[in-house]
This record gives sequence, C-alpha cells and structure tokens, in this order.
Amino acid sequence: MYTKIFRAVIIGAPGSGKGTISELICKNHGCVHISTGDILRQNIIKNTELGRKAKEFIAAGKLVPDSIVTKTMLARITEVGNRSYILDGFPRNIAQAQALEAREQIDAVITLDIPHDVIIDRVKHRWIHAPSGRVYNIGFQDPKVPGKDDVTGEPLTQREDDKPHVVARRLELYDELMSPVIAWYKEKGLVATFKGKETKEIWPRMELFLRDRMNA
Ligand code: G5P
Ligand code: MG
Repeated sequence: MYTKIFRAVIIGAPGSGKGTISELICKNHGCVHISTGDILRQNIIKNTELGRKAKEFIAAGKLVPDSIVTKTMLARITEVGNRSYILDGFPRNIAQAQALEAREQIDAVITLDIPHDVIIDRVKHRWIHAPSGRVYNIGFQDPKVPGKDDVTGEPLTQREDDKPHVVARRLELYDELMSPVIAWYKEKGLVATFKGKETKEIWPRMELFLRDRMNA
C-alpha cells in the first residue's frame, strides 16, 4: 500500500498493456484504476447520452471530443476523492493534459514503449467483458472457460475498434497526438519509460519504480 497518495498517468499506444499493467498496479499497491475507454464502453452498453455520443468516434478509431471526455474524467476523479489512482487513457492530447494540470497534481507519468508489430499481433487475440472492463488474451491471459468471463460467466466480445484497419488508425493517431504530450510531461520531469515486448518483462522494473516512489 502507498504510504502517501500517488496519482499517476499511464500512457502507451493502443494495446500496449495500459489496462493490464494498471490492474496489476492497483491489485498490488491499492489504488483506483480509472480507464477512460472502460468508462466510455460501459456508457455505450448502457446506452446513456454519453455512450450514444461516443460510439461512432470509438468505432472509427477517432478521439471522442474533448468537451465530453474532459468533463467526464474530471467528474470521475472527483468521485475517487482522496485516494491513489492510475489514469489510463486520459489525457490524450495537450488540451486534456492542460485541463488535468489545472485540477490535479500528478506525481508520475508512466509510459509504455512496446513495438507496434507486437501490438498488432496482440489485439487480434484480445477478448473483453465490456460491462466490467476485464480483458483477456488468447494464449496470454486465457479465460478459465473459453469465451466466458471468469467472474460472471457472461460471454466475451471483441472490441469494435480492434478491427485491423481501425487499429492502424489508432496507432497513427497515438503517435501524432501523444508525442507532444509525452514531451510536455518530460519537461516537467515526470516521465518514467518502460520498454519491452512483454508485460512480464516490464513488471519487475515497474515494481522497483513503484516501491521507490511509494516511500519517496
Ligand atoms: P482505450 O480503451 O483507452 P487504447 O487504444 O488506449 O484504448 P487499449 O486498446 O485499451 O488502449 P491497453 O489498455 O494499452 O490497450 O492494452 P491492454 O488491453 O492492457 O492489452 C492489450 C491486449 O494485450 C490484451 O488482450 C492483454 O490481455 C494483452 N496483453 C497484455 N500484455 C501482454 C503480453 O505480455 N503478452 C501478450 N501476448 N498479450 C498481452 O480507448 C478506446 C477509444 O476510446 C476513446 C477513443 O476513441 C479511443 O480510441 N477514448 C478517448 N477519446 C478522447 N479522449 C480520451 N481521453 C479518450 N480515451 C479513450
Ligand atoms: Mg485499455
């Protein structure tokens, strides 16, 4: 457990393992995983006004407009209150980063640097339980029963935006929009980069980093 509140942002290309690593961090160190994509997908399932607005953008691999996302994410951070958290998928451009900075003091920005060919291969095998955000991967993180969520037994689905042409669009958009965001956070001395091809190879280094920061 953290001895002080730890607020981190995790940045990485689509399929780089942000969700997987955030879950590991929160399970091992007690924090709240705030995933923009999960929140948006849950709203799509519930057919809320936010979900209806976000749906087409997500399916096309485009960003949902800042006005909608920023408001939603800042409200979620307020709900989380005085607890450690990992922000996964927000901010996604400079405007969102500035809106976050105006509201919150971020302690660290964790970036995942995974080769694009590894990512393209991974997302083909990704299955999710959309209502909870639980993520599986055939051959890496298999469900106990094929095609079924471990906790609810409900059917797993593939993400609309994991179709190869949409993944290619998302990867391009990531490079274009996130390079300036990472540079902006680097100037502030907040960035820790983790490079590798597999989560299990990155995780021990991440643990050392977190232990160091926990006691800082
Ligand atoms: P999301 O949902 O934020 P992305 O594109 O940022 O989507 P994504 O696809 O969710 O990121 P991830 O979380 O980085 O990827 O990766 P993951 O799910 O943990 O891992 C990918 C797969 O690899 C999983 O199946 C996992 O099990 C497996 N895996 C992990 N490690 C390994 C390993 O070592 N080996 C193997 N073999 N497999 C592994 O955003 C979606 C959309 O929402 C909108 C946008 O439209 C966006 O495209 N959106 C926003 N719009 C505006 N502003 C924002 N801030 C927005 N945030 C989201
Ligand atoms: Mg994710």
